[in-house]
Amino acid sequence: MPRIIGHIDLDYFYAQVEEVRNPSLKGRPVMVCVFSGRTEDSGVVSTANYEAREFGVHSGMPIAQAKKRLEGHDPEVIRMDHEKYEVISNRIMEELGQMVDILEPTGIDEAFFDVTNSTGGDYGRARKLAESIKSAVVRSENLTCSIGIGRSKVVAKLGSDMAKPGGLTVIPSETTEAFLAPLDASRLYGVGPKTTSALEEMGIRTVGELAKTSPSDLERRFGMKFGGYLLAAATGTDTDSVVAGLEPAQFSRIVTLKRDTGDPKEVTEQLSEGVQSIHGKLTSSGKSFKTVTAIGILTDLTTKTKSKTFETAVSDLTVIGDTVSALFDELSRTAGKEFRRAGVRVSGLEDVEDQTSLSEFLRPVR
Ligand code: TTP
Ligand code: CA
Repeated sequence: MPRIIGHIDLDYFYAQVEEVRNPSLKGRPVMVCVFSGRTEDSGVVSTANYEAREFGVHSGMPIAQAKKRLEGHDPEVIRMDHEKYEVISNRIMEELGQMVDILEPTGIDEAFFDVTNSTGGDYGRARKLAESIKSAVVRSENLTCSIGIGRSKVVAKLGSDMAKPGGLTVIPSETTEAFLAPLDASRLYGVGPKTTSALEEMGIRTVGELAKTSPSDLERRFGMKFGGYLLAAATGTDTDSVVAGLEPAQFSRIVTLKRDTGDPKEVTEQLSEGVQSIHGKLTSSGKSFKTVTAIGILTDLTTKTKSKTFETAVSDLTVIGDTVSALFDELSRTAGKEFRRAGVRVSGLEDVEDQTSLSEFLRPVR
């Protein structure tokens, strides 16, 4: 079956996270910066929102220069908080991992995914799936992203680049050549300024021109490996597969509650399917766990968690269910706000083989 591969990229990630946390920033130029601390303004811009980009502000620009460009436009300068972005990134990747066949995160705000099996190789279904991924990211984190879908990683990545911000580009296999041909070769993944000028010297400007170049000419100029890659990229025939991220150190499920609530019973009821599915994952992967965590995302989008760790690894469904319920009782007493979303995580995974099930463990010794 021909492959269907996607690439997802969160829009102006750090700056968008800041906008979500502080809606009064919407519509104003925002830049997230790393301060080096030498003088008040020494450091560089990590990323900027689109309002700031309109004034020419971009990643890597010195803060002082960026401030000058935004003078008189009411800019907001924010210190980068990597940990905050990482927590959000992890939650998104985890949710994505449950929606696609294989997820390969390639950065804090981007990932490749393979949906060949779940779509049966059908681009219409892949489009629907991409749309539901986009809505899921909005629903859970209030963030927009851009997605590209195509028959290879290079094609998918081009699609997400073109869709920025907030869009979706689906490039069905049969229109791939036509889609690629007019693009500048410099847009291909892995083609930087040096390669671009080398290609120009050979009279190659577009992807279409590159695709028609003889393999031996490219290999002579760029070597076997990179020459071969360039040709494959230009024809959308790059074969690199999507490789799952590291083996999970945990399983989790997060749901959006039917309504905001402070009632722990209501929360655990709506999580019962999630608990069952985690138990299913444990069983199918032959794992048991030591720690259960209840995750509550409150109405102001802050996250509160509470965990319990067992001395011996366990895998029973009832243990997860009972523990989650007890943890949410505690969380609801201290949260101070209602829950908007709720989740369960089991971690401290161990192989099940030489481990006693809790029911066995608790069985009275005669
Ligand atoms: P990118 O995906 O390159 O950029 P972006 O998400 O800000 O914008 P776009 O809408 O065009 O995708 O990078 C992801 C994050 O990585 C970005 O939000 C901040 C960080 N970053 C830096 O800290 N320094 C940099 O030079 C770049 C390019 C990114
Ligand atoms: Ca991005």
